[in-house]
Amino acid sequence: MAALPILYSFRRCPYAMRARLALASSGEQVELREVVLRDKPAEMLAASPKGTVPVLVFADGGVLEESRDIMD
Ligand SMILES: N[C@@H](CCC(=O)N[C@@H](CS)C(=O)NCC(=O)O)C(=O)O
Repeated sequence: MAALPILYSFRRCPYAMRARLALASSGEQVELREVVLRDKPAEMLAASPKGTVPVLVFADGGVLEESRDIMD
């Protein structure tokens, strides 16, 4: 089975909320990883050095790091 895209998210972030809602309504499956903003995981920062959530990381290494792009 192919690895799911990973969504780095923060529960109360409005940008992450709109990304999660768009993904849920599209039926796209992702692995959700909640982060603590003051202690971001190194693998998230390696994929997206700007350090904001949401970030969507695909199995092929592709990265979307703007909530608008994830929605689109
Ligand atoms: N333009 C970005 C904005 C994302 C953003 O600012 N997220 C905030 C949380 S709501 C963040 O990650 N801030 C980094 C931090 O607090 O360290 C988007 O739409 O995805």
